[in-house]
Amino acid sequence: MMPSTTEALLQRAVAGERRALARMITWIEARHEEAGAALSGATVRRRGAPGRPHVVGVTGPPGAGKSTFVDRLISWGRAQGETVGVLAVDPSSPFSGGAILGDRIRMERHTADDGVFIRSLSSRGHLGGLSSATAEVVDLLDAVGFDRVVVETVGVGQSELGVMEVADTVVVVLTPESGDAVQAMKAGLLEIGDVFVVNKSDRPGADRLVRELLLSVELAAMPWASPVLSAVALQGEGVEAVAEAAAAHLRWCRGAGEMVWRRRRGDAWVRLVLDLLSDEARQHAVARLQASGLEPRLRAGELSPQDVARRLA
Ligand SMILES: Nc1nc2c(ncn2[C@@H]2O[C@H](COP(=O)(O)OP(=O)(O)O)[C@@H](O)[C@H]2O)c(=O)[nH]1
Ligand SMILES: [Mg+2]
Repeated sequence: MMPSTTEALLQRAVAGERRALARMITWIEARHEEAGAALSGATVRRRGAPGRPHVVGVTGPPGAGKSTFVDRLISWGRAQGETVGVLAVDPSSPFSGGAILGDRIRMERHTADDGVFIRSLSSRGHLGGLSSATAEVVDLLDAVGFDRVVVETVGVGQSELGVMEVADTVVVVLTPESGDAVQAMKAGLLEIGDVFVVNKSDRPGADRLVRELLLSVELAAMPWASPVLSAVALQGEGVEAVAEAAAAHLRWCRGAGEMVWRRRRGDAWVRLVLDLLSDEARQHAVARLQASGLEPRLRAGELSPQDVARRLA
């Protein structure tokens, strides 16, 4: 049997053709069913064990310096001889407007490097779809063979943080400006951080935030005590220590923390299946509503939403 166009495209992407990779991501982003189907046949190394590639999630409030930090992390990885794929995920929420442009500018110096692939991913405000699209693109970057995959997303709420489920190691970037540990806790950032970075340590209040975070990590008494490090990403200070802490976390995932890692990965897969199914159900629902011709009567107030839903169920 001839491979489908999508499968042929995937094969070219896996063979190292960057244009095919970019195209394939566009199809995943647009939720083409065929892209998902082709991907399910690809060799995804991380389905077996953590670390190939090491998927590092970077999250935190807008303006914390995530992209500046990721730019430095790319340089660090390249110096180790790694190839690096970067995915900047924009939830398109009112909080992150224009984030992607900033991401692009901060990482621009790597665009001519063949060992680096940078891509942004957005969706029309559909967050469930965005988590599943992110997971699929990470699988794709894995199949293409990148040694490290970095996923940056703004962490402003629970739904955005769902994107981070794909990561082996989550790096939470905070700043003295973004407030105290209580603020980070409210945003759900404390629960998900495997490594905490107090960036902009050139600004006042950094030491205090480090102490607060250390205290909260101690109180949480989790099996992995997340290190708290300070950095000045703009100057590249502290970036190596963070990269090493992320590597230490990965070693832990491969050893004593394997059960924790497996549970997290299992949760992410279950969630991905539910996301894919609800995406599909929603598409069917939209099609059914359109085909029914009931929408004008709904809009005119002749039928209640409950009525319409019942008729279409
Ligand atoms: N003072 C200071 N500014 C920084 C540092 N790191 C990043 N910035 C600045 O913070 C702003 C936001 O950075 P960006 O990386 O786009 O943040 P993101 O929204 O979290 O991705 C930019 O103007 C950076 O130059 C730092 O360590 N110190
Ligand atoms: Mg950014």
